[in-house]
Amino acid sequence: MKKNIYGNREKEILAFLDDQRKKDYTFRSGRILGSMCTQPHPITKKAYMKFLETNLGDPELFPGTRELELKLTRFISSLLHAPKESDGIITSGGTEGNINAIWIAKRITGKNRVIIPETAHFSFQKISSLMDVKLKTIPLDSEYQMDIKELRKNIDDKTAAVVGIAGTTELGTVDPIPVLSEICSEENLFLHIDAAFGGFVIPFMKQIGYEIPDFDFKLPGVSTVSVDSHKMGCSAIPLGTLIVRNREWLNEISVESYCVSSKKQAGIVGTRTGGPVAAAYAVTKYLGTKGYMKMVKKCMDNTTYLQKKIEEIGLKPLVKPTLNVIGIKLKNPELVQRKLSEKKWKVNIMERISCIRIVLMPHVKKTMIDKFIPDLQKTCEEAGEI
Ligand code: 0PR
Repeated sequence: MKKNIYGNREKEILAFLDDQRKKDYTFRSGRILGSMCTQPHPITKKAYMKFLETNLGDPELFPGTRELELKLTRFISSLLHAPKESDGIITSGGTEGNINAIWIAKRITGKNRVIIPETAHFSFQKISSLMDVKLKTIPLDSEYQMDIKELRKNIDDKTAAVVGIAGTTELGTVDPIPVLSEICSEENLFLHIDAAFGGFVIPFMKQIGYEIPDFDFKLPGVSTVSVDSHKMGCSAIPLGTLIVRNREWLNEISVESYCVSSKKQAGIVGTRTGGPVAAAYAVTKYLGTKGYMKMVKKCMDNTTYLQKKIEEIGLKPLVKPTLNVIGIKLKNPELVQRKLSEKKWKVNIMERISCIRIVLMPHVKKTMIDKFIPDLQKTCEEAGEI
């Protein structure tokens, strides 16, 4: 190995990085139970590394990478039953997907009021602050879905968009999107679906045979759908895709990009890596529909299993899980989370609904659930929850 005469030796730097990494939790350990991300599929690492120097902000230099981006967008479009006139834009994830969608809605309607359900992700607060958007928050019905009556009452002539969630952050619930689609078609309103989590779950659940309503472009009122490969797509961070029903809409969020090879550049970011695009493309090709179906089936089976186990120890999910997310209702979720963390189990607190959240991602195996349950039981007994 060539000696470095300037800074530290490579060996020392890498050893330091290894030490830092040892402080982190890993998905492989099976102890991360509340995350919506997972251990990226092994092929993603190989794919990502090949594209480390690529920059999709200057596509003429990297036409091969650009082709991969188009292929990935095409895969996501067909997953979501997008029409011929549709197009897509790669994003860094659900936050950027939501930002781009609302940016489009604002531009094409010239309005700035956005209707969201109470369960909407906090990225909408960022949107409100960044983009001078006024949020109107709609309460939930008894199923923890957006209350349709309340929605109807709150639509007015300043409304730029309605947002429905397919796989909410807190509970994995899905809003009544077929009804939202009907209302938005009737009222000629822009409808954005945040499927950051559910976009890689619901299509495969349907194919396995779960009865779950449509949430995508099959519904004529749906304008945009955002989906994350770095959540249930099992790819490396950062990778999301926003699909728009009408490709012209991307012009609304494009500017002339005179100093790079493309004439126009859409979206927020400029220089951006092709690594995660190659990774996400590789994993979709490797797993294919059948692979994702198998993975989703396991996650759903584990969800049912965990639900049964928590009920056996006297705890309750706040709602019957729709997707592979369980919110466990507690009096003091913070205390339980702290005590579980002392036992090296990582769950997330959903403060608003007084729950701890467990997401049955592909790295959460049944053997780990069996190890977790006795610790959860003991913790909840100590905390006076059961
Ligand atoms: N939309 C929904 C429905 C989401 O659940 C999330 C993130 C986003 C948008 C934003 O996505 P990005 O974070 O990719 O921009 N939901 C998770 C959450 O906040 C993200 C997460 C992921 C949290 C991994 C923890 C974790 O370890 O809970």
